[in-house]
Amino acid sequence: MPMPRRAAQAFTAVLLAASTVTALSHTAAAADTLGSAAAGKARYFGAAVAANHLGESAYASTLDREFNQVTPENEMKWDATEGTRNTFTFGAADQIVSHAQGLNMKVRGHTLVWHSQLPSWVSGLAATDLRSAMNNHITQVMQHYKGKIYAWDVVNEAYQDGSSGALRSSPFADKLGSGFLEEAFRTARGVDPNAKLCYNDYNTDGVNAKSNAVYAMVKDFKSRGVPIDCVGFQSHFNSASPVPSDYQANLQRFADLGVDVQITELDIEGSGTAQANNYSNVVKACLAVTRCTGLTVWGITDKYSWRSSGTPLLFDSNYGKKPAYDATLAALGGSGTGGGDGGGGNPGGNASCTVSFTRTSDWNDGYNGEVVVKAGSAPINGWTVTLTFTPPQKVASLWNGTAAWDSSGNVMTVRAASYNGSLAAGASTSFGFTAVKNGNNSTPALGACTAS
Ligand code: G2I
Repeated sequence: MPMPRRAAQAFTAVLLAASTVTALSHTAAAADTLGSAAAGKARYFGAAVAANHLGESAYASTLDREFNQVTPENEMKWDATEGTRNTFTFGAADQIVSHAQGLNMKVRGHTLVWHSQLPSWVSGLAATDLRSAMNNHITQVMQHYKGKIYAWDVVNEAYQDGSSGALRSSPFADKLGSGFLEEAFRTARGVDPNAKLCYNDYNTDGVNAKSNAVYAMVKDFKSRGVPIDCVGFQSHFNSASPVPSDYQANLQRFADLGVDVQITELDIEGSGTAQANNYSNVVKACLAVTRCTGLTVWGITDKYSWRSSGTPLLFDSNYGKKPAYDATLAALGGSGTGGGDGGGGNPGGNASCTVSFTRTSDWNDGYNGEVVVKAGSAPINGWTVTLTFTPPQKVASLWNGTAAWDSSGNVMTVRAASYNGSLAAGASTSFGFTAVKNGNNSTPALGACTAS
């Protein structure tokens, strides 16, 4: 029986409303990665990257999909770039920089003057020679990357832990005195005036003696016109060193000195909800401080973390999104399409799913269909199923999934809703729809299930 005119008009209205919803959810889907969500808040979201993992496809694809800033984890350090005096090697760091540039990611230069990963020839120099070696190192490395680096960690970890507020012992402090800090920043400004120049440290995340010492240095630099643009807060957290309650206040007091602040090496040991909440709080603190311009996690996957056994990152060893990922994305104002997998996902590996279709009820000119989606032998983070209808059948409504239509209007691609994309190995979910027969009683053809 043909549809009466009024019913047909009402049905058209339903279809229009459905396509409007599709368009809206498409807009929201733009912020379904860490980088895009952060960009929506005028921030970047980055990761420390190791050149020797770039050839691993799941590593590179996770990096490319989620992040819009990178920090070379070791490749720009003194031992990597000038292991022998005045012989510079940039191969591994260049690999990271060109990868990042190809994808329009910002690069943080890490790091020019640091007591660690310092070749022994540097520690052996007497003061005058050390000063010229330091300035030459800054000059050569910054020159090589001139125009390609948004910010440099000019000096890293110069202050002692504990209550002294003093500089730590290092060849630089011991032989050149506290003036090496100022000299390093002045030299750096002369080489690449467009790069932001930062001081970077750990255990400075809350208000304490060490962060007070850094604060005093920044204040002094600002008052005397010594060039400094930013302060990096590494933010390596675990139970012995938790996220401080005055984290945001500490970021804010530095910002109030007239520098940008960044979270530069974020990782938080733990798992599940506790870890997720900590990540969420860190992101919210940064967003609450106008001059907090971005966050970088210290690695992509727990597999390669410097604290691997503490599983401190957002992706598990199989590149599955952890609850910490979901919490971070949510705190950035983004919306996941698949959601986290509780830590056991395996989208880069053998993620798979199967589907089955049941026509659950029929009436004169319509029927309801139900599709059960079942994860294979590995957990999944998302799924996609295609159904092809015979015209003039139309779908009037859909639940527990998100639909997109091809240009013919007959092929419906359904993705998981925000809440039913994550399935444990072997677990099932379902979505359903109401179809209007419009005189054709056939059952839609069910395509294969694709898992992510
Ligand atoms: O220690 C965590 C970070 C603290 N702030 C400064 C960062 O630069 C530092 O990064 C870590 C890297 O994540 C590690 O990957 O710095 C370590 C060295 O201080 C890095 O570890 C070194 C190992 O000690 C070496 O044995 C190894 O050859 O990584 C090297 C390259 O894999």
